[in-house]
Amino acid sequence: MAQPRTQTQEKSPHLAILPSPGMGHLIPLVELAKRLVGYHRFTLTIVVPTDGPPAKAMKSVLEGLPAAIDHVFLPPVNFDELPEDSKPETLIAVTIFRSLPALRHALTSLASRVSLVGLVVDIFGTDAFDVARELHISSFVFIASSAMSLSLTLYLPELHETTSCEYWELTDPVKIPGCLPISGKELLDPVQDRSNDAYEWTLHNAKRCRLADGIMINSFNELEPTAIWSLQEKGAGKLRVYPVGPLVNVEPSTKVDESNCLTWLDGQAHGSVLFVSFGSGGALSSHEMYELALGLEKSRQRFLWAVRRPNDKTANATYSRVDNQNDSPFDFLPDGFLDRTRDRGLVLYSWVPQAQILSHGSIGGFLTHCGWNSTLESVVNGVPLIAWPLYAEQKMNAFMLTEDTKAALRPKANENDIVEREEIARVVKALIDGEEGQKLRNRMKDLKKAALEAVSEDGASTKALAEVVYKWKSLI
Ligand code: UPG
Repeated sequence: MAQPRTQTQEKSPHLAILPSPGMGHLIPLVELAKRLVGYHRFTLTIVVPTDGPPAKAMKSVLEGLPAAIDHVFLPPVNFDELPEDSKPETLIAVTIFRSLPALRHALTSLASRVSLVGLVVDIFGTDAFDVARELHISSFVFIASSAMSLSLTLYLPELHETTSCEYWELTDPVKIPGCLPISGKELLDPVQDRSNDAYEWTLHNAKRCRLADGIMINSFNELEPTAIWSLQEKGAGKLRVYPVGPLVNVEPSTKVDESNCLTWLDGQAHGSVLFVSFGSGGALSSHEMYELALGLEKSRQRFLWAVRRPNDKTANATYSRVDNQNDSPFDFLPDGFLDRTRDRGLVLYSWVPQAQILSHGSIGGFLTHCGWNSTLESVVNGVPLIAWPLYAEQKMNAFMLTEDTKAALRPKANENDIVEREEIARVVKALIDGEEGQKLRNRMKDLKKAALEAVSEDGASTKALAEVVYKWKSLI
């Protein structure tokens, strides 16, 4: 729990941050918190809703934060009565909704001790605006994904009203303002079945998003120029949109690299290794896993693979239980694969220091599920991508990175939606060792430069964040 503050601390503006469950939401909000504490002298409390004991990776992130960033876990909510096949978006939204009484209690207590000026939530947390209003503090949304994703969020209520079929059935591409027209099949997962609760929750949060005092996005002008321009000029109406990104972890890790993967990378040639990871919760099917392993082998390129047990039912199998892989590792890989690739591949079955891996000079490419944090971590390190989207808004990110940004290759799946080993080997070789890869690398180098400029002292994203800070400080 937050301790009583000293007199000097009491004068600092204090913010509460409400991350929805999942490392992909916590990590960028923690990066935002670090900037606010470091440059802007805020104090902060991260109020964490839970549905069970917090994952080890989550505790490790929260416990390593500077003293000015406190955290408190809300009591776990129970949703045993929900259908077993409830989508993650439903579970996340219900967790937030059922945590509102505990959030109200935590914020009321906080407001009696510190100068609480605002609440920051992510896209799943808009129900918490009511609590903020009761306490007369401001509410901001932090979009942990792309500007394209925010554009769809703001456009969804209109799309909902004007479309009667499922979006995947549309023959014409969907025209999200400021974005390249995209097939309805590539829109985010929870909108693919309009009769599912996950759709209702997504629409609910999309509508309530407009009640915020402002929206920050973890993106920057050069990465998504037209989407950001459109959001700022007209897409959001009176609502101000602040591109404050890329907010990613760039500090060298102080933790021991238990997996020794950084040492292994030290021994590899510059730009020679493909990093393979599907984020905190992504899982391939057994068939996909098999083809990927054999494709990596066939490519004869070096690789570092943070592997997760396959799951034949869902692509987000470990989403809220990222470190509970207690079973016996590697029995799901093709027979003899580890032995045959030992001289050029390292396979790990644990949480890996991804931000440090991507900043290592030996990394030449990243095969990713296109989670937005992974994407930004790759951009700030100038690492080109192979896009292998699995769930959530990842197909939209993959589409944007391939067709618009031109920083990624996307392997083609066969008629059964499986990417075969030959295709995997082809794109891996093309990325690490081919002309196509070199073009993407050059593009990523430009984006890296623009990203570093955006968050430099005079950069556009730094200034956008300063504007938000100014609003908060004027509320003391
Ligand atoms: N990470 C590690 N080690 C691991 C695995 C992941 O450090 O072994 C970190 C990684 O560096 C990144 C984060 O975990 O910072 C993962 O974030 P992201 O790449 O965004 O993936 P998800 O965890 O899948 O993120 C969820 C959604 C994704 C969305 C994102 C932000 O799945 O689609 O873009 O949240 O909203």
